[in-house]
Amino acid sequence: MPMIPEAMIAMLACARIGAPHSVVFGGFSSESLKDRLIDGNAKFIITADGGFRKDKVIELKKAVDSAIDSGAGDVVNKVIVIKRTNKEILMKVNRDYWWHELLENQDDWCEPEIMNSEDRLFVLYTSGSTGKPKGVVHTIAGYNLWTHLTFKWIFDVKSDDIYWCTADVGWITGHSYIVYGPLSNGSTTLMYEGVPRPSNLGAFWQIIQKYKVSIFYTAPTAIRSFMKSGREIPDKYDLSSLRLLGTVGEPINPEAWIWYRDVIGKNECPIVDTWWQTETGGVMISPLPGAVDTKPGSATLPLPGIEVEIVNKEGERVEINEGGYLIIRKPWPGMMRTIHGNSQRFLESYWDFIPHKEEPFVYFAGDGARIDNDGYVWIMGRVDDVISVSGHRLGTMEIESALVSHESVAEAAVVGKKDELKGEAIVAFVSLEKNFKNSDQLVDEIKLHVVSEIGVIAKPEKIIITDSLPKTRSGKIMRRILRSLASGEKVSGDISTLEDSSVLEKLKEDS
Ligand code: 7RM
Repeated sequence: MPMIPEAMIAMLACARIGAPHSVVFGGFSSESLKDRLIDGNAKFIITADGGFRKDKVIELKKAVDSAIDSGAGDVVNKVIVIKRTNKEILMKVNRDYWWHELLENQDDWCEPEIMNSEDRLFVLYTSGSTGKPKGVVHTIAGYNLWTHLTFKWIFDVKSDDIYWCTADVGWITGHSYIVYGPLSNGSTTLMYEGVPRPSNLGAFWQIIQKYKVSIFYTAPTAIRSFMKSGREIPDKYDLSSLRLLGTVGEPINPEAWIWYRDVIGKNECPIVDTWWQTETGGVMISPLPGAVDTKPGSATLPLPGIEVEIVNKEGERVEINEGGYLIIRKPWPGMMRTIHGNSQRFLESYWDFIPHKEEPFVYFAGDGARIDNDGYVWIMGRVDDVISVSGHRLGTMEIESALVSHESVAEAAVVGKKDELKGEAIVAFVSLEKNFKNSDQLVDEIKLHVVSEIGVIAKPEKIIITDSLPKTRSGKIMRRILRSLASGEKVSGDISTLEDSSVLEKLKEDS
């Protein structure tokens, strides 16, 4: 589905009749769609004739057709199609139906199905470390309670707020904080089909000005790209309606945090850096605006009821400021209930991974973090993103943050490469700000900058300058790919979530 109101309407319609939904992001290939349809045993598909993305038409119905033809036809019976682009598409008799035609004969009222609290609300697929996506199962009562409460606490909504989350409904952030959290609070939630693109770099600021958005929730990757294109663009718009800013999806480097606060928030809006996952359903660690002092780059404190601890492999609590595994000691309402069709994998990858002295099971989030003197949590990235150089643990994020704080660096991704002496050596992929040119001298200067920011142990052995980094459609850098490139190995495994596959070819040339 494109980012149109019908996407949200379709989700809520499923919820109303008690049919679990599984939203598949419109940018996925038909191959990925097929896998999800089959794994989820989907009976119906709701799609559109197409959608718009960056001045291009995405042929959604075509992807659905080929998913069905290549195997999903064994499970799927019916397809409902929304008219969006008006492009000609194939409609198969007795299988495909137009949404607007079906609506003509419907009552205005649909009796809601009474559900049990632990019944399924939805399954959402997310990538794990193995490459085979996991169907994360969320339930009616717990998920709704958690998204309702966290939305209320974190965004401190008032009845006249206009709230905008820029995520796609196809991701958990869209589920929890475009649809369920805001709507269960009776809030006004803004949904936007477009994205900033070369033909309209100010698209977001235009929307904020036009609709007087008061709460804006976006991702660090977006903020860094706004930074890259310069403050002249947002400066042209009236952003005075804003009163609260949020970020989610990856660690935010202090430089981007400060830019967000100064340039977008005019130093008047609190920033909520919200840490959570598809698996947690809703936010787990975040400041409450006005109540918790913030520190640029920290998601601050766990929310009420959430017990966070940083431990080592043996499940022992580490020292203050020492990096370790982020675990959650007690269950919470919004937690995922299982992996669809694989409860064993659910147990093993989340609850049976790290032992604990006082709890029978603790939830392991897959992230590394440290807790400082004030009890503030600093997310260091996925644990597979932690590099060990001569026995020193370094978050790739820590190094990336140092890199992007150099004036020439727009974006950076750091991976570890096997090293005989040090265990691992640091390789950094870097894209430059538009006024800088690649040279040996600049590379040396950037290396020294990292040394002065963190220390000599963090000095990248190699810096590869490249135009763009390989990202998933939700903006996460695919380090697995960079790791293979850095160590001169063949890139293998699932690359279906890569936003732009041509990036891979360019990177191979650069590295
Ligand atoms: C909401 C979402 C989850 C992973 C998680 C982290 C990273 C998310 C933050 C963050 C640092 C944050 N769900 N992550 N939020 N890291 N600070 N505020 O993104 O399932 O798609 O990803 O994202 O590594 O494990 S997700």
